[in-house]
Amino acid sequence: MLRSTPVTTKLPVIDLERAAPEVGSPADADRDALLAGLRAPRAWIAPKFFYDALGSTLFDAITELDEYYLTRTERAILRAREREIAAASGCDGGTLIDLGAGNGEKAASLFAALRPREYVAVDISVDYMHHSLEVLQRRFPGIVMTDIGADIARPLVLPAHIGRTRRLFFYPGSSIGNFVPDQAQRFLAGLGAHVDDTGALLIGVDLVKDAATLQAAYDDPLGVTAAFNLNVLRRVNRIIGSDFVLADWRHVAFFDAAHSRIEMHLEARRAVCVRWASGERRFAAGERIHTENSYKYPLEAFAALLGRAGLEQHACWTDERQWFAVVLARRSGARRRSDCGEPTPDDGGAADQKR
Ligand code: AVJ
Repeated sequence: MLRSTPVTTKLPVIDLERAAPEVGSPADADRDALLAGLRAPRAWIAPKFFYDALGSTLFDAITELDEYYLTRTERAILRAREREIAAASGCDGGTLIDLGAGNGEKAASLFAALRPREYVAVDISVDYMHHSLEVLQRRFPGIVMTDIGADIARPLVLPAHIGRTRRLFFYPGSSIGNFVPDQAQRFLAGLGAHVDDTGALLIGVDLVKDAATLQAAYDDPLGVTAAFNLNVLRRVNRIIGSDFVLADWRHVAFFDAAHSRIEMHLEARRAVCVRWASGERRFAAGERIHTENSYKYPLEAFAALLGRAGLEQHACWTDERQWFAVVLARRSGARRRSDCGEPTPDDGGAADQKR
């Protein structure tokens, strides 16, 4: 970790904190999880396996799609509201903790407004993040930077040197939607345990809207999301040594209104048998592997979820179509609650194109 490095020095060295070793290596845990999912009557693969180097690149491509409104709508809200967000968070000069940081650019776009003393990036793609952070550290030499290689779905362990007051957890992109609501509640409660009354959470949430819009965002005509989904089979082949043939599988995505979630699956185009060292699995034609849930919340339902996690909505900003929300939460009773602010004057797409 480097404090206040002059820009003229050589590349700063950032502390890379890897997750504390668990019983059995993380690689074993990944293999076990994949095998359990493939053996289950309804086969599944956890969405965290999407993000190898190609998967991360394909996700970046998804965010450029006309149909995928989430990223640009959130970006427009953050840009338009950064001052209000900074003021409402009260975390000026504090510690910004970025969950699923990736290259850190989203958080960096808020540095000028939030003015953190310290920036902590947490991501499962350790090497990609670490490299990006070295670049970021040079651009912002006055901010103390630490990166932590960890799966954010696991209980977070922060190093002892991380500041304890005015912590702002940043969880953008509606990644909270990957959790089923019970898991989301536990996850949020876990974050709540890491903040005191001076801290806050800033969370991006995709909102419920018409099914056609939702579906198009996850089944684009260019086939980028299909490639993103299918790519997970290459990753699985590498991790467990299986022999999935990508051409045997089809991308399926639909909105399940009863659960208020997009489901993504891979569907067998024909009867196939997939083999790996310790076993095999037969799939009938049309049988599916569930690869992702992406929950869409009505605003009130998300506020209620925060409440069940011992948090409360302090402020909330949306676009004018109310497609996406950026929610600021605190521990219950920490400060006075406020309702949702005025919508952002521009919708995401329009606001984005002006820049
Ligand atoms: C990164 C989890 C927010 O659910 O919209 C995009 C992942 N999957 N297209 C989402 C995703 C298919 C994305 N999150």
